[in-house]
Amino acid sequence: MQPLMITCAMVGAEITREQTPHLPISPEEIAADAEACWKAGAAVVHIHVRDAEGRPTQDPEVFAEAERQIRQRCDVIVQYTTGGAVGTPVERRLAPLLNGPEMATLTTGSVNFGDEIFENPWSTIEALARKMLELDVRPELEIFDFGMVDNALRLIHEGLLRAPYHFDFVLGVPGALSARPEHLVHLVSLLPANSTWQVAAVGRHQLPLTTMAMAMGGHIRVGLEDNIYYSKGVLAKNHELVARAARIAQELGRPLMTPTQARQALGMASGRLG
Ligand code: KMH
Ligand code: ZN
Repeated sequence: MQPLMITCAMVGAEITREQTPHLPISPEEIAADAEACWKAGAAVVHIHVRDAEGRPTQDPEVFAEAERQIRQRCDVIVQYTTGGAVGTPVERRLAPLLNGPEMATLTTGSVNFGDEIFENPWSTIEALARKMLELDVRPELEIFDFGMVDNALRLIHEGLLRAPYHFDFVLGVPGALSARPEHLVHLVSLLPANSTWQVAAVGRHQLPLTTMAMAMGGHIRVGLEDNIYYSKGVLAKNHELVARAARIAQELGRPLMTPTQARQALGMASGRLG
């Protein structure tokens, strides 16, 4: 079986400390948690950062500080969000890319997000894709619904993405595509050649859908951004969610990718570190 890449989405923009005491907020906390996730088997950490009050921010300096501290501890791939929080203007979403992260997210369409709208008109998608191409930042294509695959194909057609392409299917967001197994099978069938894919599913869907992805040969994302519970009523720590996924992977015969192997699979230039 092909090696498994585990990403941990540790922070997000929506979860608060009131909901879970295990949410890392400061750069120090994010770095310590990233190391714990890496030790548990994560090859990638997807990060959002927060200001001193715990509110989501796209301040490049806070990203830089979190990344610097992660780098001191381990070689995990640090993937920045460009989604930010619902309503963050595109200039703010773009700003941290100027730090030159190895990898960042790129959502390829608008979607309902509960009672809000995560807005990604074509001009936003294009601006983010162009900046990532220019700065050699590897995009992870965030797919919340079927039409977003079509927009990713348009980016490829317009020469705004470089192969291999990496897709993240985010299933079960209220207002977006539900976390049904048949949706995952159909999404995978739409992908162009030279693609890798992973599943991130929200809340109670995280465990079954990521297990399904592992059995299908795909990759996975776990973490508090998508799901704060280990089991019904029991709050999770990020590294516990990674460790559980690693145990399931072992039972399924899937060795874990190291960050170095993940860089290779994602088509990243090696030696960008430091
Ligand atoms: N917070 C969501 C509105 C991403 O990180 O790229 C968007 C999001 C996606 O979390
Ligand atoms: Zn995110």
